[in-house]
Amino acid sequence: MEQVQELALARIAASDDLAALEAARIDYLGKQGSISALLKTLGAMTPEQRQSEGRAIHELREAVSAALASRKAELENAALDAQLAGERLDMSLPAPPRLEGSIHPVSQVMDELAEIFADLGFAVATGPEIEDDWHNFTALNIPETHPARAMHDTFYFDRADAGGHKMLLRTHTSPVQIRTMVADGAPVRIIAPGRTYRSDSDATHTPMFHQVEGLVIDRGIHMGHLKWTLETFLKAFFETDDIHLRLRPSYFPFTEPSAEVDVWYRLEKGRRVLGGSPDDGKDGGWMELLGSGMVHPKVIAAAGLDPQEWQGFAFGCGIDRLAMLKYGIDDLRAFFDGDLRWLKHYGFSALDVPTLSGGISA
Ligand code: 2NL
Repeated sequence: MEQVQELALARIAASDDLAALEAARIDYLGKQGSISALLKTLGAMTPEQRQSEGRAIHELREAVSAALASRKAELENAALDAQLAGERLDMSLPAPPRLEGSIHPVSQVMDELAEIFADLGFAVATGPEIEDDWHNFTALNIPETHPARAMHDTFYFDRADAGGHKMLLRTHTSPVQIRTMVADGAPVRIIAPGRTYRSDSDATHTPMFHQVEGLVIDRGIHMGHLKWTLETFLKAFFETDDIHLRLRPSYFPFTEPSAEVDVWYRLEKGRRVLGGSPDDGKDGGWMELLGSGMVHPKVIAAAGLDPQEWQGFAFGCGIDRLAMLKYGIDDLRAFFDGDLRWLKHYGFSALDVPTLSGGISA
């Protein structure tokens, strides 16, 4: 029995995994196990034999059971240690590289515009970039023969739509506002920012550019509402009250009367900076910033509204130009080159969300 115990303890100690240990347990203590077989001999023993041999058999079983249990605990601990070592996170490793990518200045300015005008009660409207000539021209009081059609340097498609309308890339975002009036009726308070297209390309013009237009339609709207809205917008956008505007009579087919809006700039180290006024005696000048006017009654009628009941004002302005002025960017064409160094320099963090409470340009 001493020999059986010695062999059993050696085998248990040599079991390297739980499967080998279980096999050993079955060989000794299983139904057909050798120690189980010894236990079965107890029944045939005399009381004296049971006193001596029986005790020895029980002690053998206890010793083997205890050895199995302690080896099992050892192997389980080792397995847990190995698993934990594999799952270890090395907090001293260097951080992964910062996320690449930034918000383009045009996107940032669009977000700023949406925020400023939302505070004034305007919704943001969008519409298709591929338009028909009715929404882009005719409804805006620019008939087929009107010289303004030629002036717009339009990209036309070579096919008309099902209704016989010429298809084109919108030359301004005005068709979005026509669609909004037709679909929703009056009153209207919207801005329409987005991509626009004209066949024009030089240092200050790209064939695709961004425009924002604004439209208010209600009863009793007049030029005073227009002037206050533009002044309030520009002060919020450029984050200064030091803004002087001049409304200069102009002409657009879709507004009557029409006014171009100039803003005073001063010269600082040869650079144009918004602010100051014509009578502060310092170097400066007027810069044209927006086009605007009272919506032409024919445009209101074309959109299905009664011009006797509804009036409104509208304005339009280049977003790319606004971004250049505000963020001191002097080359328009670099906006659309996709140069990563430029984007890294002029781009914004995705976390710099413009808010009126937190600051429009963070
Ligand atoms: C400019 C001039 C302007 C409008 C856009 C407009 C839209 C509707 C009706 C009437 Cl639906 N007007 N938009 C009005 C005046 C000027 O833009 O120089 N844009 C860059």
